[in-house]
Amino acid sequence: MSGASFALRKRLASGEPLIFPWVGTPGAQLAGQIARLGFPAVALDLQHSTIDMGEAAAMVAAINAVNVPAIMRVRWNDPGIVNSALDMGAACVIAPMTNSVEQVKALVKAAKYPPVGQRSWGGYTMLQSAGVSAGEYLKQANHETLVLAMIETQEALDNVEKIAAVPGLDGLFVGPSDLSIALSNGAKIDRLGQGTLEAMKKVVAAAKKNNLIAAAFAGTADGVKAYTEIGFTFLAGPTDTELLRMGTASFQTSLKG
Ligand code: 3PY
Ligand code: MG
Repeated sequence: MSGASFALRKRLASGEPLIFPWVGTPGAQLAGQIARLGFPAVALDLQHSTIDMGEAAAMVAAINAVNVPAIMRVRWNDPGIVNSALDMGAACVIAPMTNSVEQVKALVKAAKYPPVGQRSWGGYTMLQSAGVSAGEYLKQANHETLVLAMIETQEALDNVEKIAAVPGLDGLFVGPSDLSIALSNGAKIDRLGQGTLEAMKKVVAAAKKNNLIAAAFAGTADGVKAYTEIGFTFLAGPTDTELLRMGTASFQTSLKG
């Protein structure tokens, strides 16, 4: 039986939406605790946090230790960083601000072994996370580990159909904050606005047409509901700080009740 970093594709296959928390606080102890809350995966956000790659490796290990797949939104679409994220055992890599076919081809090249791409071999914690031999890892990794390109600019939206057709790409991940900022020409963050939802429907259509995962950052339960209604099946739910806030609010309410 293979381990956490090869478990995501199967969990997604049912078509049931997978909702996972989005962690930006550095530290393996917290990551390990969040991995025990019952979510089907845990995402680490390295773009908008101070989690560095060393901390990320310990956090991925703590998540995988309880057989939960780790997702990593990397700091930038940099081949070395994408390669390292997978080498440390991430089951899924999400790259921000991928706007053109060329950028997405570079992303896939870093994330997939030949003949699909040019991922370089090494980094043995990935074998422990996948729970397979080196030979099996090489055979299965292109299929089992996932690489998602973020659609969060007007340029990416304009190119979404061509981006979705890049061979080897596994999914599209909408960043609705940046996307709504772009769509409003810098005027507002409007993650649930009508214009944002219409743009996101275009992303779902491109994903469906190419058999890709339609994913997005939702952030709240209302976001999850709105995005699943228009066809998204892989969604970042609460952030770690939002989980704390909600837990505190629920505690205060219980005290009153
Ligand atoms: C966005 O909404 O722009 C994101 O990148 C998700 O955090
Ligand atoms: Mg963004």
